[in-house]
This record gives sequence, structure tokens and C-alpha cells, in this order.
Amino acid sequence: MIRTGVFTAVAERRARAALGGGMLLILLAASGASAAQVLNPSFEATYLVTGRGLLPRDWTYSRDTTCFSSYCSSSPGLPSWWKTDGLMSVGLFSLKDKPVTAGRYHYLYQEGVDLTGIGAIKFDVRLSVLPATYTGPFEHFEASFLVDGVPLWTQTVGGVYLDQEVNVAGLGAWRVVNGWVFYGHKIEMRITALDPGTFRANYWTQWDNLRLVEGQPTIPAVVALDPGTLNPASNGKWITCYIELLQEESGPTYDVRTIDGASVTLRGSNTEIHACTTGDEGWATAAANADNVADFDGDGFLERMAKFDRAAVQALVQPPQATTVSIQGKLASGKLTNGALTSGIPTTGLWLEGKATIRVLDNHAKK
Ligand SMILES: [Ca+2]
Ligand SMILES: [Ca+2]
Repeated sequence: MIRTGVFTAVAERRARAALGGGMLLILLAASGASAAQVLNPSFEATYLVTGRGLLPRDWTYSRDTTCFSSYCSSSPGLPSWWKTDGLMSVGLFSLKDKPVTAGRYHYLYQEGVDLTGIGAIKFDVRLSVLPATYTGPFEHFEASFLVDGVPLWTQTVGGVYLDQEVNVAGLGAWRVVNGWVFYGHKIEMRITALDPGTFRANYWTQWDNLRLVEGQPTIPAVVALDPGTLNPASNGKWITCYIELLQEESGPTYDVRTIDGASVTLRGSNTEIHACTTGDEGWATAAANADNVADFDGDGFLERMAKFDRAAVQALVQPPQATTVSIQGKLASGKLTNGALTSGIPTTGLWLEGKATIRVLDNHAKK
């Protein structure tokens, strides 16, 4: 029997470019280069573009300078000179007295960034208004940092923002664009007009010191156990576990269909119990299928269902106290092709973890 409402509220979901849909095709074979890196991440290497100034090597810049421009700040003493690493940053800024429409933006990006083994990208940003004699606040524009076209960080208030961080765990080496698979990811900085108008100042966004932070953070999961209270007198064979993956405000969205059922365990009291993935029941498989992945509680988001041997779990728990157990599991490397999971890309073996409490009725104490 499926209970509804067993999950706590899951907030801050964000949509991300879905992997489903059309046929996924490998466009490029894996290159030998696997070390994750961003080229010229501190914007120190530049070249001169006449009429534009110093532009950073290895980055592709917007050539539309109707109402925006960009260059690397390189002159100590000028109000635009700001950096947090080395001598220079790169500035993307609006041009004063030039009409702009809402939604129009100016960009700088780098493609082909392998994020294998990378958990986060960090960077420093300043939002400011120039000339310095203009005393108004930063307004009308937004700074944003995008990965594969998805804004993972935005800021609209003037100030200096150090060590900003976006979560890219599990993105790995590949990205999918319209069903095609490309080697490496696209990292992009933008200034975007929020309001239409002609403004009397230059609004600057300056970027410096991009860093790839290694690591694979655990994906938080919401888990529900049914039953959550065990009656030793019951003859039930299983404890059913529903796993939902939490999505952070920024960062990738993970798919419960990529959970490897054979890796799912319930842990407590130094004991590890594996989920059942063998037998005649349709749900008892390592791979996702219609029996073990569904929106069981009807909240619009899928859960992976797994079952544990009830007697084994009961042995972990001493009545009458509630015992906290940990549910862990691994997201298989996988891609979705027409909704079916096959081996390959792009998720790369991330772990999920969620906690739940179990209670065992103390039948002896009742007497
Ligand atoms: Ca720099
Ligand atoms: Ca659900």
C-alpha cells in the first residue's frame, strides 16, 4: 500500500536541460586528455583587439558592442582596475547613453571544459558603477555564471563577491546539446539587461580567479521507510524504502532512474543491509523499471523504490528507542535514450545519502 505525503517538502528545485528525448549520439570520441582544467582562468593572458582593448586568450567574447563591451582591466590607478589574482580581471559592462532592451546580454565563454572529478567551480566577481563620479547604485543589469547555458549563479546588487561557487558534481566530461553529445562543458559569464532604457552610467561586472574544485559531494536524498515502525509480531517480509533526490538551488538535476539498485544499502549500528535485487518480483532489479521507479506519493517527482529484508533491519534496532539509519546508493554512469537507461554518459558514479528513523515496538513492555 502506498502512503501519500510521506516525503518532507522538497524545495528549491530547478529545471535543467533534460537528457531525455531524442537519440543520443557520440559526436567525438573520448580524447586522451582527461585532466580537468579551464584555460586562462585568471584572465592574465591577453591579446590586443584594436578599438576594444585587451581580450583574454582562450575565451570567446561577444562581438556585439552596440550597448555593451568587455576587456581585461590592466591599468593600475584606473577605477576599472580590479583583480583578486594576478594583475587582471575581465570586465563585461554596459555602455552609458546607449539604449538597451531587457534581456539583451553580453558574454564571454569557454567550451570543452572537462569537469571529470570536479565538484564545484569557484570565482570572484565585482559589480560596480563607473565612472566613480556617478553615485547611483548598481542596477538595471544582472551578472550571471552559466554552465552549458544554464545560469547557476546570478547577482544584481553591487559589491565584491569572493569565492562564489556553483555545483557541477557529476557533470563529468560530456554535455548534451539537442540530443548530440559533445566533449567538455561550456562555462560562460554574462551581463544581462533587466530593464529597457538608456542609462547614464556604465554598469560593470568583473570576473577573476576561476577555480575548479575537485571532489564529488554526496547528493542529498529524502528517504521514507514503510513501515517506519516495526511490530515484531508481524510476518511482513520487507521494509520498503522510497528515495527521492534533492535538487539544490544551483547545480545539476539528478535522475532517480540512474540509481543502481544493487548499490542501495541501509546502514546502522555498523551493519550494512543491501536492497533486494533478485527474485521474481518485478521491482527486484538493479536497473530502474516501471515497478521500482514511479511518483509513488503523487507530488510530481519520481522516487526510486527499494526493499530491505525486514528481519535484518529489525535486528539493527533496539526497542523502544528510535534508531536513525542511513540509506546510501550510487548513481550509475548512465544516459537516457528514449526513457530507457543504458550504460555510458553523463553521470559518473555519484553517491546519494539520506537518513530515516526506525522504531520497533517493544511487545514485551506492553504487558
Ligand atoms: Ca587575474
Ligand atoms: Ca513523488
